[in-house]
Amino acid sequence: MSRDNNRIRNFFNTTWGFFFLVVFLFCVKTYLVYLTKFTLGVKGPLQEFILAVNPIPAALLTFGIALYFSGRLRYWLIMIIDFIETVWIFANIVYYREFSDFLSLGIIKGSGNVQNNLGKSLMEIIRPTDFLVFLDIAVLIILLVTKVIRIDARPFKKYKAFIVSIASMVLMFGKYSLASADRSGLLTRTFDNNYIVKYLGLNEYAAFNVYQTQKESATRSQAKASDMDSVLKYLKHSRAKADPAYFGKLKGKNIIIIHLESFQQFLINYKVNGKEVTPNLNKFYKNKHTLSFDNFYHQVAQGKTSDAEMMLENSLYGLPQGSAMVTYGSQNTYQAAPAIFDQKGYSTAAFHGDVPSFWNRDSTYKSWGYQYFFSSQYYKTKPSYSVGYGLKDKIFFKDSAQYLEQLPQPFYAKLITLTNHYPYLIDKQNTDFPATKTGDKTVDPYVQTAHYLDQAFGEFLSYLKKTGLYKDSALVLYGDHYGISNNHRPAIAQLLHKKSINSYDLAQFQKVPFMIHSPNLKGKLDHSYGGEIDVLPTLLHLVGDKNNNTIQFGTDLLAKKHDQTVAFRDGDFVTPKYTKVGSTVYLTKTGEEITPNKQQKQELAKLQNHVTTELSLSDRVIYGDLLRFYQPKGFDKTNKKDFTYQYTKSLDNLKKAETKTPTSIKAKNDGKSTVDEYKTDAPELKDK
Ligand code: GP9
Ligand code: MN
Repeated sequence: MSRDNNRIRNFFNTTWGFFFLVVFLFCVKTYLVYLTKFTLGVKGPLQEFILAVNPIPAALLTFGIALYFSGRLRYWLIMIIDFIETVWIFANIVYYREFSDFLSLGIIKGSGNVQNNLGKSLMEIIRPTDFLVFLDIAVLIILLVTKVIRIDARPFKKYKAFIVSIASMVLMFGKYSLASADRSGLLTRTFDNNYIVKYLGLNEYAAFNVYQTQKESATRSQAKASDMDSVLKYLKHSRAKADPAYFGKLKGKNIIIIHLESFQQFLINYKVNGKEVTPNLNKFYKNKHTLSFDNFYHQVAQGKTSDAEMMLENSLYGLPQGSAMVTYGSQNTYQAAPAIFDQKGYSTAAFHGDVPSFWNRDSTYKSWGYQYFFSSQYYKTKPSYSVGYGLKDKIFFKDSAQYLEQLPQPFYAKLITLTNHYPYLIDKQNTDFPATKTGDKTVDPYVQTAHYLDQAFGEFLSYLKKTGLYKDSALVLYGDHYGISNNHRPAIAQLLHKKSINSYDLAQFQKVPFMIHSPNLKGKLDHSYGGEIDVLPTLLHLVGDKNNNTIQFGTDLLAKKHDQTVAFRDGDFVTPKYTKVGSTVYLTKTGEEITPNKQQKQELAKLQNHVTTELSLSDRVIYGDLLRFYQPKGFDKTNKKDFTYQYTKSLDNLKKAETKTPTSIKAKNDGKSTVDEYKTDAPELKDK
């Protein structure tokens, strides 16, 4: 027994032994921090496994640097690296507690988010247990100083250090492959910092963040104020004047934006076994007070929801790669819808049942000027309340009422739904709607979650009507992007009752609903061609804003001069006449493929030039952060430090705002909550 003990001690008295002990302790502590200090949303055994092993490669790589040095220095370097790494963990624990996100170079450099009043509140956030991350270091130092562990000062062969470095990189690559298999597009689409930490680790996150920040600041520093000239010149010719018949028709109304997740236009009036998938939305679509559009397309790329949000609230295109909200959301200057409405005296709030860090919303929304962001932290949760990314729509809408009723009116509120999201999971108790029978497992439940979303919307609408919010509001509904991707051609053909489908059908399949509804609005079914980029200019005219000065690439869908060329992010386009996909051109009306004649060729070249110019100018605005050089008349620059989404502070701000301007629906109800008026049949909330 004592021989064994001796052998172990002897091992720890060697460089190898000490190195592995430090790495082991560091990995275990990192893993414990993952489990106890962060909410990484680990699901399933593969993700559990990845999380457990994820600190190892980077620990070997960084601690391994010390192995190249000689004697005692080697030991102290190991300890210094351990200390630096641990400070990084500690800082993230503290930052995460406040912001549910990880530190980034931008914050550390102090250029952007630091104005989150971080310094002031730091002492309030730190908890004594946070310091436990330094425990292993303290113990190791004591063991070294008391010579319980002896320093092995013998030379350590460089090739051994080299083997450690190589092995760590091989492991890192293996881990990355495993992670990519589970979550494709992890680094290209850049969803959420939580994902990068979950799959790759805190060190890899740091490295990736440095890379991203450098890339971002490089494009920013290359840009000059004069780059705005070409943008302004372009916009001068493309602005469309409002139609007086609609200008100002929604003035003073609350604007309630409902983001219909993955919702495609084909679902409108679609039936399965003779049953309407979305009876409430269908009714709404036909209502005489709804402006409905049936040639409205999503224009997103990899950034999916975030691209839709960028277009909707800024009239700027998403980027060809990744998500603009993630890469350029924190530092860039924006002239976004929430800020514009705020300056008109509206309260502004976003509601979403997912974690705040997804798509970097927590930071981007401040750049856009949202006063409030009610994310998953603001909603009561139980395992049964959530599916997929977060809260089930019925519960989400219902529990949003408690905040909506407190917003001083008029307000601009955006509610982002979630349940109708790939892979369209819905539990039995929540659906009796028949799935389609294409045989494609991904596609078939889509109508069931869409049906659930429709019911949730119906319940929300009833609440608005009951409380009187309805008559003072305008509802703006849109589908953010496709739900069924182009990889499901045979199933799409069946859904559309066609033998087969071609690129033309797929292009038309990208239509999503867009509706604007208000009790006194004169509705119509509008066949104009347009897309997400056009929403903000349309909305601003409706609320009575001439909108002559802001930088927006879309045009008012209701305007006579509205530009009906719908640009897709890959440079393809649809116009009332042509649908161009790659090098193939179809007539939009009939779907007939054409070989363009000379005149058509000229026309198409002009359209292509227009689309390419518009996309690249929009990209230049984002890459170069050009809006920092341009101050539109009547618009004040958005200041991120004016906003906090920290739970208690934010609710406190809401209270203060309500007292100062007692126009909320709750204030008007003599301070009595209207939440009881909300009726839902959500089975999870029964017997409450
Ligand atoms: C997540 C949700 C989904 O918060 O918005 O984003 P998506 O995957 O649709 O881009
Ligand atoms: Mn989406």
